[in-house]
Amino acid sequence: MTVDLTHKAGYAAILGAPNAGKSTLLNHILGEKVAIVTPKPQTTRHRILGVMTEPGAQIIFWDTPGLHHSERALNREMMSRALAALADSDLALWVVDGTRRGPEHQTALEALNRRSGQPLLVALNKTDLETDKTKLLPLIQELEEAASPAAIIPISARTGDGVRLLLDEIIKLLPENQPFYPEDTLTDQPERTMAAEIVREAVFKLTSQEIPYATAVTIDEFKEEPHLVSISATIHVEKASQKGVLIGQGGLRLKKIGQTARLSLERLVGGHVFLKLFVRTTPDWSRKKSTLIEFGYGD
Ligand SMILES: Nc1nc2c(ncn2[C@@H]2O[C@H](COP(=O)(O)OP(=O)(O)OP(=O)(O)O)[C@@H](O)[C@H]2O)c(=O)[nH]1
Ligand SMILES: [Mg+2]
Repeated sequence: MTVDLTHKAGYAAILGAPNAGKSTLLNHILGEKVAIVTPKPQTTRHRILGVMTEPGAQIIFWDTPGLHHSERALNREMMSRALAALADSDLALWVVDGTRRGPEHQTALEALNRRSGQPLLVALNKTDLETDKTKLLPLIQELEEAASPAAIIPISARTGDGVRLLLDEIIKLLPENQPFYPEDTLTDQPERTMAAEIVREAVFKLTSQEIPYATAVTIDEFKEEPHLVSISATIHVEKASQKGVLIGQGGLRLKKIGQTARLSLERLVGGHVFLKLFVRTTPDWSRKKSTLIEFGYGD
C-alpha cells in the first residue's frame, strides 16, 4: 500500500477591481459569510483572512479591498492593504467581472504585473449573467495577452459554477506544506469586528451617494448575556448633513438599518441580539491618520 504524504498549503490573495465579486467568492468557498457583500464598489476595506481546509490541502485566502486609485487617506490605506496581501501570498487570484470591458481592469493589471514572481490565476466571474458564453472570448484573449496567467477559469461566485475547478487549479500551484491553521478555522476576525462590518453592510445597502463612503462603524459594547447578546455600535459620518440623511425622517432609515443589521447579527452569534445604534459626526475621519487608526483602518 502506498500513502501519499504530500500536503499542499499556502496563501492565495484574492485581488481585483472593486465590485468584481471577491468577497462573494470567498464566502461561497467557505460556505459561511466572513466578508460583507453589497452591490456598491469599495465595500471591503480590510484584508480578510479566510481558511479552507480539505483532505490534502489548506488554502489561506486574503480577501482584499478592490484595487483603485484615490487620494483620500482611507482609500490609500485600502490599496496598501490589498498590495500587502499580494506581497504576502504564494499565489495571486485575480477576480475579473466578466461583464465589464475596457479600462475597468487596468489598475488591477498594473498592480498584478508588478508582483514578485507569484503565479497568477484569473477567475472570470459573473458568468451566470452571460447566456452567450462566446461573448467572453475577446476578454479571455485580452487577459491572456496582458497578464499571461497560469489559467483563466470562468466562474460564478453566486451559483458556484466553476469554483471547484478553480480550487483544484489553486491547489496545484500551492507549495507543499503542512496546514498552517487548525482544520476548523474559518477566519481570524474577532466577533466584534464582524459585528461592526455587518452594521456597515446594512448602511451600504440602505444609503446612497456619498453616505456609505463617509461611514465607519465602531462597537462600543458587545456583551453576552443569558439568552441574548447586547451590542451597542456607533455609526460615524463626516458631516452633520449626512447624519440627518442617515437617521432619516422620524428616524425611519436608522430603524431600517438597525433591523437589517440585527437579523444578520443574529445569524452571526446564533441567538437573539439586542442592537443599539448611535450616529456621530466625526469631521473628515476618512482623511485623517488619527481617526483612521481609531476606527481600525490604520497602523
Ligand atoms: N450575478 C452575479 N453577481 C455577483 C457574482 N459575484 C458577485 N456578485 C455581485 O456583485 C456585487 C459585488 O460583490 P462583492 O463580492 O461585494 O464584490 P467585491 O469584489 O468584494 O467588491 P469590493 O469589496 O467593493 O472590492 C454584489 O452585488 C454581488 O452579489 C456572480 O457570480 N454573479
Ligand atoms: Mg469585497
